[in-house]
Amino acid sequence: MTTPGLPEAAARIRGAEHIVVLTGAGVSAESGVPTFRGTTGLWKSFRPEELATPGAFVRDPRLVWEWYGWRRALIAECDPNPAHRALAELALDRNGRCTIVTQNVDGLHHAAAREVARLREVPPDPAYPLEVHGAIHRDRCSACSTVDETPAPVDGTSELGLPTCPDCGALMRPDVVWFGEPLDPDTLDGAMTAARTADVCLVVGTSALVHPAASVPTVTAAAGGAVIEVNLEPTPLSGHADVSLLGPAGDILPRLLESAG
Ligand code: BV8
Ligand code: ZN
Repeated sequence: MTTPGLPEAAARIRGAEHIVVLTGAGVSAESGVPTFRGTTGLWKSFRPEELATPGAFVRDPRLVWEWYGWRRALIAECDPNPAHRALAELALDRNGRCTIVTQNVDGLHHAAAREVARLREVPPDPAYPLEVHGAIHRDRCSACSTVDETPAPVDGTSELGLPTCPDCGALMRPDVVWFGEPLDPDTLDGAMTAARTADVCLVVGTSALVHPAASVPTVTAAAGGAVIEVNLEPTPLSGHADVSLLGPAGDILPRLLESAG
């Protein structure tokens, strides 16, 4: 099956000195992780903007933890799909000349990087993404700087079961960036530096609505780079893309990166 635009996109990737990749929930859809704005929706008809906020956590920490506990359990059953693996292959092939920036908090790019690197018997680091919105499987304290990399499952059914900080006693929270919260400055700086340096920005599975992450492709374009979009449907970015490839990332990315060589 041919995808219009794929040969042109492959040629641009083949000729690129530096590539920045921006992924969103669409790259994990075929792994079974619900997207934010898709028809599957996320949970009990709550909108992410309602629950993924500091205000929601102050008002009802139990409900927010119930939501994150449900998402963590669901994501724990999900595996990387061919799109994650194709991007890990690209990043390992280019060994530092391809930066993956992800809005996702599901950790599936890390899992794909480890899988592909193990097969190649190389370190996975060049394929590890910049997680601009944090990581759902990690906890951090809502008051001090304590982080828990391997938190126990959270019982979100009662306020008493919520995790508290071993150092200061305040409530722990998922180590993700909520709406209205600033992104980690170093991670964001890394993403924007990669965007400015890239000849090509490959945008995969994002509705391009959430800022500042959604501005990565416009930063590449403003610096003279090309934008290639992979999505099931047109997005607000499509009009600014040099090439728009329509279809599932798990099908398109392996073919695109195979053709790019
Ligand atoms: C900030 C972590 C400033 C949490 C997330 C008004 C009021 C308040 C704020 C704002 C406002 N207007 C603008 C803002 C800023 C706000 C924002 O952009 N809001 C949007 C909604 C308008 N941004 C922020 O608040 C950011 N912070 O600005 O701080 C500041 C500075 C200094 C000091 C104080 C404050 C923080 C934003 C981070 C929010 N956290 N996630 C969690 O996960 O629980 S965002 C959340 O949305 C996810 O990270 C997700 O990745 C992200 C973007 O969504 P997408 O990834 O694009 O997913 P979506 O479902 O939308 O789309 C999926 C796409 O995939 C679709 O296009 C679909 O067609 C496609 N697809 C589906 N299947 C496939 C596919 N494509 C290919 N193949 C498939 N198989
Ligand atoms: Zn603390």
